[in-house]
Amino acid sequence: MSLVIKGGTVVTADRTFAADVLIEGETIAAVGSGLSGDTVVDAAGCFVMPGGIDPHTHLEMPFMGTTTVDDYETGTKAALSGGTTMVVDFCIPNHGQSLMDAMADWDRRGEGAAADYSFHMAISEWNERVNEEMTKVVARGVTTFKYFMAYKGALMVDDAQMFASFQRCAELGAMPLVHAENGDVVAALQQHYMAIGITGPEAHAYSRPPDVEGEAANRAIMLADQAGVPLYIVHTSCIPAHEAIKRARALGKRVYGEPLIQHLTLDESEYFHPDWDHAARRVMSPPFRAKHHQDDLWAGLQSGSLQVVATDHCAFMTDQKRFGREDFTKIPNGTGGLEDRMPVLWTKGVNTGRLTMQEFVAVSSTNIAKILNLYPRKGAIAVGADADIVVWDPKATKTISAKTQKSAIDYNVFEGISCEGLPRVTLSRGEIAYKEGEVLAKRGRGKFIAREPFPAVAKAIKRWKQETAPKKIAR
Ligand code: DUC
Ligand code: ZN
Ligand code: ZN
Ligand code: ZN
Repeated sequence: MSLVIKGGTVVTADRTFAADVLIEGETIAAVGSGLSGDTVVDAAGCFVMPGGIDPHTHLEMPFMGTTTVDDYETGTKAALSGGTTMVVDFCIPNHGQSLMDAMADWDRRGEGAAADYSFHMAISEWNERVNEEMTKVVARGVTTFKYFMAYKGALMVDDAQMFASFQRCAELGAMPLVHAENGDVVAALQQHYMAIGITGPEAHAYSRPPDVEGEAANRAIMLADQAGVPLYIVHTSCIPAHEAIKRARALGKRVYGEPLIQHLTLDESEYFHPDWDHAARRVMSPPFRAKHHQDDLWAGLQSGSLQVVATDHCAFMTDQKRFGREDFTKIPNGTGGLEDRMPVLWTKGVNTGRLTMQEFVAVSSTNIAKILNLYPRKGAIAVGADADIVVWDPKATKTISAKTQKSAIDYNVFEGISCEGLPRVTLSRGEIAYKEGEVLAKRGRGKFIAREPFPAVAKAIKRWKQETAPKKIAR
């Protein structure tokens, strides 16, 4: 069986050209003119781009005493409807649980996936067992480890734990990812605002100021540099964190930054909304920032100092948000965005001239495929690549509404935003997974994608550090 996407304009991270795309089975067999196949997808007037990759989701994740409501099925279906064909989700062991047991729990969750997926593994303690298990995790094809520098008393790790584990990453050819916020300061500020009677969602923003994120970003960069390992900073939301990344990159450190579509488009005024539910639904960490931070994040995407746009999709119902009615520190942290990331990024990025179409492809798909060692299997329109493709209609419009979304939650933080530019068809490994409003992909067809470690990077950094280390002066 073959399928041809006909009459469209192919857009990749480096070029734009008119071409048909022929798919045989699950992969791309040819890119060129005058191709034919058994099934034809009409792409006239459309852009044909690599399917989006969202490297930051929390599907069916137990967190803050409750569990996120989008699971692998609803989450990946929502993703496909928005042009995203792969997610990388966080496997988070319970306290004291072995990493491999946690992975087995996540394998079970992944059985519901309608699109392809991979994992990052969270490290929230450090001991000999974790040290040894990191090897098994990498052997399973999970080459990224996540460290929470916040959530004191739960997931937070300290510098000693991070440094020891970063050194293991360097040996294994794995890469650390950090949630960069100073958790001690956040905990103290939370107590302070509760003590003086500021208990609503606005205190969520007050207790997590930009410098708290900037400090942690700088510290993580130092730890990664000392360990000789690259570093990926998730949900980079503000100028101080972006400054830290820019400085590190200018010094030749391999540091990556990931703004979220939420931080690019929504600001902290949401937390001062008179409707408590409205504000609480937008509580996530880091919080939305003052507007001038948004311009800085867009500039980072343009200049390349920030590489990836993700969602941190972590969807809680309004009823779950209400656990924090009397105490903002109990509002489960998280917002949705999986199905809206690509349309909102196109509308607010490409249509405004902030991003070129090629930059859109780079930051929504190709860059993270390269960073995670998935390229060119994912993130490419090229012969041999998986046929994960979005046929994008730049003239199609919709107004985002919780009433019509695929996600399981009962609201949408982008409610009311008008998008111009939407998927007409999304293909996942050659299968028509979404077409004109309908998700066709079935639960269970998504595959776990194993990733190779990065030995070249890790070893090269280590060797360079040894060679450039000051030598003892002979007397
Ligand atoms: N931030 C959130 O808002 N939710 C999940 C975890 C996180 O760091
Ligand atoms: Zn986080
Ligand atoms: Zn409202
Ligand atoms: Zn997250």
